[in-house]
Amino acid sequence: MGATVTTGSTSESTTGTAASTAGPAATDLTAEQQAAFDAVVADDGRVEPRDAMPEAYRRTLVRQIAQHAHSEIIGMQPEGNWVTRAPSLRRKAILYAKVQDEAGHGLYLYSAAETLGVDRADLLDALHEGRQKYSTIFNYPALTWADTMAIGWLVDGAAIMNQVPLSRCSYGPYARAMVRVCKEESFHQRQGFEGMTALARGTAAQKAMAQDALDRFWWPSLMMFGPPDDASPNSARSMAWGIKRFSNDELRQRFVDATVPQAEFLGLTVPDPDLVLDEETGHYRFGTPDWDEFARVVAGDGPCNRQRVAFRRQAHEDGAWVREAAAAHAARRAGARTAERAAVGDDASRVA
Ligand code: BYC
Repeated sequence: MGATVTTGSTSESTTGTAASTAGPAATDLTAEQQAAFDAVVADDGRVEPRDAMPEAYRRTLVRQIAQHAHSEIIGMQPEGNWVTRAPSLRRKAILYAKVQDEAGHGLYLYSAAETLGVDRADLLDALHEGRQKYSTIFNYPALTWADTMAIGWLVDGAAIMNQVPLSRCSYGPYARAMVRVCKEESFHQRQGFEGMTALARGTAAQKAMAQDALDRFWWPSLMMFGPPDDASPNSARSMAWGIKRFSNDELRQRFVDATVPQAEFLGLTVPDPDLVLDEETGHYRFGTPDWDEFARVVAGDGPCNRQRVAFRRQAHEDGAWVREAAAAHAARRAGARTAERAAVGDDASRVA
């Protein structure tokens, strides 16, 4: 029997091999198991793959970790698009490394999802068929080199704000994956900010390009944190389970508070007429993101949704021979190991 891949309002059964061998059964917990699970969560401990966990907890994690993994690999596209057009060899080498890091993040995350009894091939099918989401931010185009730097500064900056708390998530494999991801995201954010600094201190045309990138990426970056708390159906439960440690609005506020001074340092203007520092609280008050636009992009109607998924599907098809070769190699090695073990067994019986 396959495990279940949740897609929010709908769910599909998967038939992956990992599904039949890993993770707890899709049944309600006994009172004893539930008490053990509750105690781990209450003690701020870590739930591990072999521990009994409520089915809804497992599904929530599969949904979030899969979306997160998909975001990492789809997120390679806007920036990958600029590797061949980077303005110098140094910039190109850095960007190349960053885009490769994103692929690595996808791999850690698909592995973390597999510990919950799903198969990454099924998750990729769900992405390619539009049954699972990825972050809205990657449906906006990187039109200029400054956009690539703004993605590093703002998008990776937002990602760190969201993901550092996830390294304390109650599910062990997800939390551990986040530790390394955050270290790398931190480097990504720094390279984006350094690149924006070079543009902001450059010619008038370069500074204008930096401002234009900020104008277009500011609001979509705020949307990365998800809908407002009063319209976030998953937050309360995910926070009670220790998956999310802060609400969407709390993290959005932290991001604004951290990023506005950086924009000021760059001499750039945040495109929000309502932005003002509240001297009493020390927090910035800011305008409302266009949540209708967010809903449209989530629903598949962003500027690049179709292009991103079509490109991903093509890349997946083009990579089929690599997966086949890797599987054949793994099968041959497994065969060799079996033969070796059999030979050792023969020798042992002759000695006996
Ligand atoms: N885009 O109840 P809510 C990166 C969906 S990649 C699309 O608040 P939740 C990088 C949400 O899924 C970093 N959909 O949900 C890579 C839910 O729909 P379903 C990506 C969104 O899960 C390459 C519905 O709206 N980071 O850094 O409690 C290059 C209601 O929302 C979005 C992660 O994935 C969105 N922005 O909270 C550069 C972080 N927001 O599933 C950089 C991990 C919400 O019920 N994920 N939705 O149908 C999370 O922390 C949480 O899932 C979220 C949403 C805060 C995003």
